[in-house]
Amino acid sequence: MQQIELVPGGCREHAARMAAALARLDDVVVAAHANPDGDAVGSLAAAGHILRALGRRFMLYARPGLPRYLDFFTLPAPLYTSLERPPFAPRAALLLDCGEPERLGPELAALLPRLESVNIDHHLGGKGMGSVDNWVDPDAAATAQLVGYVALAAGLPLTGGLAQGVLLGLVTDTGGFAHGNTSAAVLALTAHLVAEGCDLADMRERMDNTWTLGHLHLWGELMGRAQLLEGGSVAFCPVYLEDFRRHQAFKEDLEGFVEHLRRLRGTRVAVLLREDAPERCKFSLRSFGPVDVRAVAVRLGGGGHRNAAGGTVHLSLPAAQAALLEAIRLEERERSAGAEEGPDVAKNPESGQKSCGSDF
Ligand SMILES: [Mn+2]
Repeated sequence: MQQIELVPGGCREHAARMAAALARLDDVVVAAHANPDGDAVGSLAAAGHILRALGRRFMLYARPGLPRYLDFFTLPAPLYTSLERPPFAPRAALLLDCGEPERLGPELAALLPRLESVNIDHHLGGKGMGSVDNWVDPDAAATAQLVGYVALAAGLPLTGGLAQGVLLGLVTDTGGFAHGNTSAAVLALTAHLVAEGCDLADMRERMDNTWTLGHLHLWGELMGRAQLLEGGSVAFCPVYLEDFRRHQAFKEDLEGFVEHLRRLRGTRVAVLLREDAPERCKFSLRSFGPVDVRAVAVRLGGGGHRNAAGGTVHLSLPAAQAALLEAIRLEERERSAGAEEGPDVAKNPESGQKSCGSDF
């Protein structure tokens, strides 16, 4: 297959435009959202390889660094977690898998107005914060998928570290090719990566089998604590600050836990609520099909995708729980009212299953 044929028709023009835009940037900070997930890290890596192939000077930036389960992953350049001593004075930024400057962290958000920037992202509601150009495609399963298309449009072969970056993003943001965003285009791109030498099983082995005993014990305790609320339609689990200390576990050890809450039969919305400070909680929401948890998250100042969303609220854990349940009730009420009135996304389960990331 001609490589460019891997890029869906609707993406070709964008990919070519992005490839041209990247070739014009130099002294580039390549950045992804803070607390980067697999797609953020994979996109960062793949983009670094593209810029190197284009002969551009770049640095990689993400706060506060790689999560431990991605320790194994080789980046094309050192990862900076601060902009205090950059290897060069940045003149441009390539912003990946991130829809708002705030999610880049305050340091880069403050610098951004002085940089030429390009934004490649797949978050719904992303405004496109690039000053030079933007490609925001909420139908893409992963930002790394789009970065892969940019590489192909630039005439670069998807091999080596570039291919590994694209694969990492695809594997993580599709939940191992299980979420509704696992399109034919995703599978075609993945088949190409595997044909070019990527080892899917090896990547899963290195990423998945990295737990500490504390991580396992934390999950055991949380599994025992999970509840069904709202007549069984909401699966809920709170996580307290002291849980991490007691089990010598880390916040990132919660990655994937909310997916297990969604496994409960009859659940429409899964809610993981993590206490980060006495008056600050992070929430992660999951749903399936037409149930729009992004709309719930937006009510509380968060965001994300239709089936995977989240945010932070400045409330105590019990108050945050009450606010979340109220937002879910309001959203369900509005959705059922909307469904009676006329066609909307609730009647089109296909559109409801498009996007599902893991960074919420
Ligand atoms: Mn993503």
